Amino acid sequence: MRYGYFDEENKEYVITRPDTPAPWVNYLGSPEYGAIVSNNAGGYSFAKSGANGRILRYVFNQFDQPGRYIYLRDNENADYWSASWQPVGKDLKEYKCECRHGTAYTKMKAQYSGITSEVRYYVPLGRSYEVWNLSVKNDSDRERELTITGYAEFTNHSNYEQDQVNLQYSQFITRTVFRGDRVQQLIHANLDQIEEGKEVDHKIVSSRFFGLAGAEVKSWSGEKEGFLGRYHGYDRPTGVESGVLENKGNYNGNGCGALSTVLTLQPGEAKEIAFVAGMKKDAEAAKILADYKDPAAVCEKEIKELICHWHEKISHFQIKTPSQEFDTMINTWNAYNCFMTFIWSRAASFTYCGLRNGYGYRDTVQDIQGVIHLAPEMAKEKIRFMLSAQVDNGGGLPLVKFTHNPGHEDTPDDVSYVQETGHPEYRADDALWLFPTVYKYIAETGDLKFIDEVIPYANKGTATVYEHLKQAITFSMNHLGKHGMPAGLYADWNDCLRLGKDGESAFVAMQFYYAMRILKEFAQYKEDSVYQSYLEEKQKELGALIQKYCWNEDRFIRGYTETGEMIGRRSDPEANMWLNPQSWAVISGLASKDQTNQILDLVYERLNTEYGAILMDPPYHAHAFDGALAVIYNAGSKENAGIFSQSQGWLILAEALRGNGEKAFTYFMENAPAAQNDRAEIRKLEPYCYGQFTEGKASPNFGESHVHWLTGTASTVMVGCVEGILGMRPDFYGIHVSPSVPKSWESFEIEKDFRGCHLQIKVSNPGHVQSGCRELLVNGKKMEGNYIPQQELTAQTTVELFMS
Ligand code: IFM
Repeated sequence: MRYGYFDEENKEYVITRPDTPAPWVNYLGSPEYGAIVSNNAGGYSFAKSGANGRILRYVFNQFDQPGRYIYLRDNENADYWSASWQPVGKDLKEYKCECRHGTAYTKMKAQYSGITSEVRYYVPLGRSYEVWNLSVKNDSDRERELTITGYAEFTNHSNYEQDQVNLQYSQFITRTVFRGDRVQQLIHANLDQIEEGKEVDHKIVSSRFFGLAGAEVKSWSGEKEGFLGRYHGYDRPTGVESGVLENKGNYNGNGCGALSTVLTLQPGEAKEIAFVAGMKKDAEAAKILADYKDPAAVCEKEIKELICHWHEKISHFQIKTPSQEFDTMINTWNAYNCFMTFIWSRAASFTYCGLRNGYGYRDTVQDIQGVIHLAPEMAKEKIRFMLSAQVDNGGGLPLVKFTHNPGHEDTPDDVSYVQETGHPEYRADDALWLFPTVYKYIAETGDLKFIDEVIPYANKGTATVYEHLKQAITFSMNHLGKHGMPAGLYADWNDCLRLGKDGESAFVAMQFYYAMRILKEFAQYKEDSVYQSYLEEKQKELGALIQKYCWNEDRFIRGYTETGEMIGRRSDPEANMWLNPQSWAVISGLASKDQTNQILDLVYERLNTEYGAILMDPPYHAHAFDGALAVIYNAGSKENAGIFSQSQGWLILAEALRGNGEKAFTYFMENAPAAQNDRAEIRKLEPYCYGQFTEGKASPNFGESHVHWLTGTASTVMVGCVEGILGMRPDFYGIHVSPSVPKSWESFEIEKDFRGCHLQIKVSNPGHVQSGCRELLVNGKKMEGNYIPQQELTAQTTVELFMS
């Protein structure tokens, strides 16, 4: 079943059926002012912090309520509806609507009873408040009088937990007052007499507002109960039913902002107003509202600015292939998803409630990879930041606080860090993600100078980027298990695998092998031949150990437990086949050609499903070892044999590296949101963004996906597609063009900005092969193999690749 379609031209997803199987949401704003809105206007907002700056309330895991509601009431017959289908929920036979999620704005159009409304929700670029811009048009042939009411439900405390659970406190600190064009909410209002800069028990007055511009407020309410009425829901607030709000603020209880205005519209006439909300003091709120006196002019301009901003960002890599699903994901939605993940980490979604107070090391270093080809400068900033969160022993801080202060942080070796973050130990893999990420940034930009940039460590001291990477190698060298392979420590990529100091992770061993391969290139550039030889030797030793201890008949195992037991053996009753060690054996360059063919074929046979390959099989149930924490999850879910979508990205890359374009693309399609648009009722999540996992075949809900938007899947699949399927593989001195595509693709095009030049790449595949290069021409000149050295690039570079 489909609920909407992709509008390629406007880069919007258009929801035409509002009764979606889950709230389908969009991100508005920036870390200064974050706002999330669903297709039925549900959602919340916060200033700076989802945990401590909460402004609009949302009840998670419920009915997608409350939200940014605008009610329209026909004063002739007292009938009313909402500008979004919910909360009033009129009969869809009479109520026609469409929601367009775009890049950082959402529009909702509704037609009911001869009235067309369109509300546009957005956070203006660089501003820290939100705008709900409403236009209303009279499509009937008689004059109409409408009462329009905007409703914003404030939290009673900026701290999410205090608002939700500490009601004996948070209900008695809030007051709302009316200021002519707005409701102003004061938290800790009674502290208004204390001196500026002083606090009482760490508390000060703070202020939010919900205002109206472009029309006069006729009545208002500042208390939720007064607006809704006892035993009334958001679908039939008393204030809307009656047509007049109570003109009363709240003192204790639950605050809100509700504002009504009356619009009289002649046949064919349209009017525009704007509701504005934010965390601002009185005077600033008044000033902001004054700026929106003429909403029609201001809002249009601001939305255009947002569109330009985001469309420019994603314009740096655009493709035209025979697959519409692939194009829409790579050109728009996966790209936008990568930016949102890059910006929001795992902080705030409809699954993450906003309480996370920091960045996960591996998550963030992985997220960076998804935007390198689009915004390398943004990536560089974050890489610096993440290197500054590496401890001087080479390990990554498992959690990098949002207040991170490089050079002054405590570490998992300090009780204080453990107490504050709840992260008791280092993870085996965190710092190893730096290798592909730093490499990709330098290769994309040719910014070789970055290798020598000095960056602080998290706790003390400084080092160049090169030394930071060497120190990450030292960390793994200092944490080896019984066979001499990297120990699993508190976790590796898989949060549910606790292999400890003595157990070993095959996945990390492969990452380590790959890291050494990458660092050899840095050492060569630095002419650090002693270190290069050291890496050469150590990598060879590690490769031999992995082959000796981790190869089991026809597959790579997952590792060893603390007691030396193998995990992932062919004969094991559960979890005898794991996905990641197979794909990573290929990505790392460790697997021989024969092994590559054998393990990838086995993955397809044993793990693949119509929604992607499952993480391992069979799920843990009765035979989990002590560190196999995945057993806590229902079979077929999350790490317990779910289809972990991030791993699908590595599988796409591995298949592309072996030159099997058919398989690489098959794996892309199986889990691609856009490819499931026509059966969205099964996937349930938005068809335009990735989720963390899809329930595997061991689940009765096979195919249902979860944990939308903020997931490492976004960047990993992006890399799998750009580097793998499309074959864009830059190195320090140029770029390899090495696509792996389905045989049926006769030709395709890529437009890529690269090192200040614009590459127009045309790939022809008349012989219908899956990979390989017969000839590569750059500005008409034949290259050697499939490589374009930097010096061949011109401002407008034409690239023609003939695959066969
Ligand atoms: O790798 C982790 C990630 O850091 C958080 N979500 C789950 C992944 C797999 O366990």
